[in-house]
Amino acid sequence: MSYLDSHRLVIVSNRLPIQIKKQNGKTTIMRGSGGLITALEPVLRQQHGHWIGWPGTYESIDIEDKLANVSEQTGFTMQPVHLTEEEFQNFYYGFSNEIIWPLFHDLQTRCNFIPVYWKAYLSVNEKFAQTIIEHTTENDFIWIHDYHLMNTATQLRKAGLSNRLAFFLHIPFPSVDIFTKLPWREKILKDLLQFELIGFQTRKDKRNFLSSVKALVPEAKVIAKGSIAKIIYKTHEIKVGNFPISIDFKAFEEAAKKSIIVDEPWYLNNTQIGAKTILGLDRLDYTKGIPEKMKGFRNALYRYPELRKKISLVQLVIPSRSGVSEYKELKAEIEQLVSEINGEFAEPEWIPIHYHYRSLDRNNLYAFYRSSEIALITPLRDGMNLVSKEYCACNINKDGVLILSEFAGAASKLKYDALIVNPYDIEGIADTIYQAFIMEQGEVERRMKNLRKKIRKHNIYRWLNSFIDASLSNH
Ligand code: ADQ
Repeated sequence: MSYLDSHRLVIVSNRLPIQIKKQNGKTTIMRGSGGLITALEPVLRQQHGHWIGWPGTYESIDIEDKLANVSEQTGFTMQPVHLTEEEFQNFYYGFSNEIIWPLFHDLQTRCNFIPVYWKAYLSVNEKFAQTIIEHTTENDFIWIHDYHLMNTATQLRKAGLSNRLAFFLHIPFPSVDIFTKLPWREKILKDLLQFELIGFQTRKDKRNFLSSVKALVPEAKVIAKGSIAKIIYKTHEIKVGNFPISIDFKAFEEAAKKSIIVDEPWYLNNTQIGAKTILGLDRLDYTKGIPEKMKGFRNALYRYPELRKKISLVQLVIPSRSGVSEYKELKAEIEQLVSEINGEFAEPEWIPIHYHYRSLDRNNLYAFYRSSEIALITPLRDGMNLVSKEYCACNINKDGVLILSEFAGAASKLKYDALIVNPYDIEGIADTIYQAFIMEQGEVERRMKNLRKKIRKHNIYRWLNSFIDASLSNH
């Protein structure tokens, strides 16, 4: 019998895994998007757990009832944390996304270290803590996720909660030199040290965190032996590990096999006869390296003219944080590049870049994954990057090549069989596109087989179990 058979799993994250849409006075609840949801939804469904988070609306009327109604479909229950618009602005857009997000992705020049944001971060974390206290029992395994909620354990302990508390960071943890720029650096570290287990995506993230603790919290004792490190802070013991997140491999593979996907009358097959497809799929974000990828693609068309009419980039961009001006500027930059490249190279029967800016239907997503000959994934920095794993899981014919940035967490395990690129190296991206294009079928198949084997084995359920085991063990 596993621990979770007798303990309810409670996930806490900034957002519940839903989107609330209002049309003609009617409210509908839809699935949310993003890596955290893709990874955690199957886990919580399997465990019939509970999810606490902001529901995506400032209106609190009836939301509890509406969420209770969708619980039957989701397989888990949900508890909203109500926030005002001002709180959300300063906590989410402010502290989380104008400070922590760029800093932790090594892009410190994009940070706005505004003190009001910090105050909002603390008060919203307190609100989350309050909701957790009201809606959990001592038998629950409470697992808090991501950079929005690093202060919650401090608040929970202050309120006297004694449950075991675990935390997982989905984004990278920066090197000590970068982390030290944060005006609230010691405070954040000490907040994290209130958890019993802290999980990171990669060994490098874990190492960076331990170095920051050593440098900034000298009273903490760091014992970095074995796969799980230990920190003694005051009378408290904290375990620190790396747990590379993954996907429900089988679910993606099965979805890609469905006849609706095979039969999808996909427009590219009709319009692009004979041309190979390079797939790019990213949330709109400056960390994802979308302009760099397009410049690499343009460079490939310049330097390898034999690729013209033989290859097209299908770039799908999922809208994200659309209220923020930086993201609007990024969108404009991408669209400018699409139009320049298409203007320069397009011919009557061939368009170099097919660009979509919208949230994609799941069946369409599987069809793109399954039928694209190359996936081009070039984040400047990424905690893991699930798109790279989903592409391989859906590539059931083993005829696809994965090109992956060396700065994605996923590269640490997939680097042996993916083609690895430095996203800042435009000519390097171009050369790698060419290498993928001319790769012998036997090599394509061998590499994809290995990638699929690795992801099948290191799937999301293994990730869950290794995290829970680490939390319970007495290393
Ligand atoms: P993200 O930055 O969101 O995740 P990523 O891991 O690539 O990045 O996940 C994107 C997810 O969105 C994929 O699972 C994809 O299937 C999903 N998606 C795409 N289009 C969709 C649509 N139309 N509707 C719904 N979902 C859609 C963050 C970190 C990553 C880390 C993950 C998980 O930034 O580095 O891998 O969390 O820890």
